[in-house]
Amino acid sequence: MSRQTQSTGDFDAVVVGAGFAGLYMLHRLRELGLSVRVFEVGSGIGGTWFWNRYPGARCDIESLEYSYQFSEELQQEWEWSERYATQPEILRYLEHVADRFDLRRDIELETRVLSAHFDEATARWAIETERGSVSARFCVLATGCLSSANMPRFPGIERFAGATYHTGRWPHEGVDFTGQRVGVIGTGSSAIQSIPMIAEQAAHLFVFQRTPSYSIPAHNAPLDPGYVRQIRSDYAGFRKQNSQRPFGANFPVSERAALEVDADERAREYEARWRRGGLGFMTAFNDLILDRAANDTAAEFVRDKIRAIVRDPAVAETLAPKQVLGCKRLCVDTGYYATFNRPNVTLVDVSDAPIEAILPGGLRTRRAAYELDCIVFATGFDAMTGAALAIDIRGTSGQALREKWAEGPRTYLGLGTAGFPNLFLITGPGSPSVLSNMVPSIEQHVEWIADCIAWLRERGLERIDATPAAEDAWVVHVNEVASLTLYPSCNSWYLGANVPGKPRVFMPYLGFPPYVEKCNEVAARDYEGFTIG
Ligand code: N01
Repeated sequence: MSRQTQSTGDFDAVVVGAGFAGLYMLHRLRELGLSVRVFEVGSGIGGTWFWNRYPGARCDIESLEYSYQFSEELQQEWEWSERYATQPEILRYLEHVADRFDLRRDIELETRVLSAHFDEATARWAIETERGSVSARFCVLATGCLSSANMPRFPGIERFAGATYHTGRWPHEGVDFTGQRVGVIGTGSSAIQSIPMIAEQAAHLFVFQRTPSYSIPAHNAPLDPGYVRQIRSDYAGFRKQNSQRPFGANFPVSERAALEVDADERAREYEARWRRGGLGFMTAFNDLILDRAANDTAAEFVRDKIRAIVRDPAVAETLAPKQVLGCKRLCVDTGYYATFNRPNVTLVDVSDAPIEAILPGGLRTRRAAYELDCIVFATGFDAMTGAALAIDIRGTSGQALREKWAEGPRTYLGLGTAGFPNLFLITGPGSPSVLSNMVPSIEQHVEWIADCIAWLRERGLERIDATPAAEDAWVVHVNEVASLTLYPSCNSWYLGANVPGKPRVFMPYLGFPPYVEKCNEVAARDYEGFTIG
């Protein structure tokens, strides 16, 4: 659909965002016979995979799992080239999906949704975009968990003479760092993937690290055709098995607790997981995120690996994280720690000497000044709530979602929020989302929402809203589950701790299988916990 289009019309549903979630939501709702319009800010589809084009960007969930399963033909046909797909390959896949299911004709690109207001008289949403106004019975936020870029407000940034980049808003034409003095701020997943690549080009790379991350080697490689054939021979079985695992991904969880076995056995298990590579390291034992002493054994194993890889002991110690392993999201890398052995890479610890100002020719920390030609902000996202709250959303009695969530997001099942009828969130706060394999989580939400809308339409019903009581109980439950784990023990974006002033609330729900069971139960009981009219 061309960018000149004016947004007009009355639709059964409006979907905000054309990433994995928005594309599949459109497909399902159209299958139900609904009129649907998708609005997308980007000049192309793909969401996360449209924006995050930084060097080295790839998914750290394996390709055979980080893909749709709703179409057996699609999953049989599509050829992934590597164990972990690159950003361009994932974007190509989504482009293929959009074409294969003829989705583009209902997607309006380069169109930001500014507001969505619920009209009680008609039980419809009035939606204002940059290109006009539409109305819809249902409004679905497919806005993504990690899409609203977090840019720290360093004084002086407007006077910086060189170029600045955010990993989540990378220029489409790419960036040539040859001969440049580059500063990377941040050491989360995006930084850990891009730093080894930038270091190969830059004259000198300064990495400004506030908190070190634990990273496990990816051991990425071309996919073995025999393995692909084996998965494809029973793709549904593979998906089903993964859906029964805690993260909804193929990370086999050990039946043993870490301290149940002796130190040699623990070391053998960690070594095996390190050699296999990837996020499955976290499930080497079944209590790593539950018991601090157990977690210490895994953390120390990784710290020892860092000490073995990084030649300068002082640099190795600065790179060695002290927090609970997995408390901030575990990273997966290709050559990250070894990059600090390069003569053109300097690690700058800003944990006790923060960045104070950006200067015209570089930046200054409390301890020293650094001359830089360009700065890469690998500073993450206003996670889970940022993109939804960027829209002025108002529910019954004109209540603003921003006000309702001022002390932290409140949802029922991460799917709806009381007082905002006919508004659905895909992988919203209070759902497993970022603590699960996102694509199956998205599919589960899309299917639940589509089934719910079909159920309402079959009965001639026009309105569904979570009850405050069901929502309160769910918020308490999400917090109770989190409090049984070590997740709340460190500053992470799961808690909103990376954005100054954001309320400190643990947002994702831990446990994909029980969550799916709960959603199914709610639906089977005629949408228990929702008011329907
Ligand atoms: O962002 P992050 P990300 N001064 O928030 C630092 C997914 N993802 O884009 O930890 C100095 O993790 C901040 O420091 P600290 C994945 O879920 C997946 O890397 O707050 N530093 C941190 O080091 C991931 O978790 C993939 O102390 C500042 C960094 O910036 C999520 O996206 C790839 C600062 C931000 O790290 C986000 O990852 C990429 C300041 N003022 C991303 N402000 C894969 O699938 C922030 N920082 C592989």
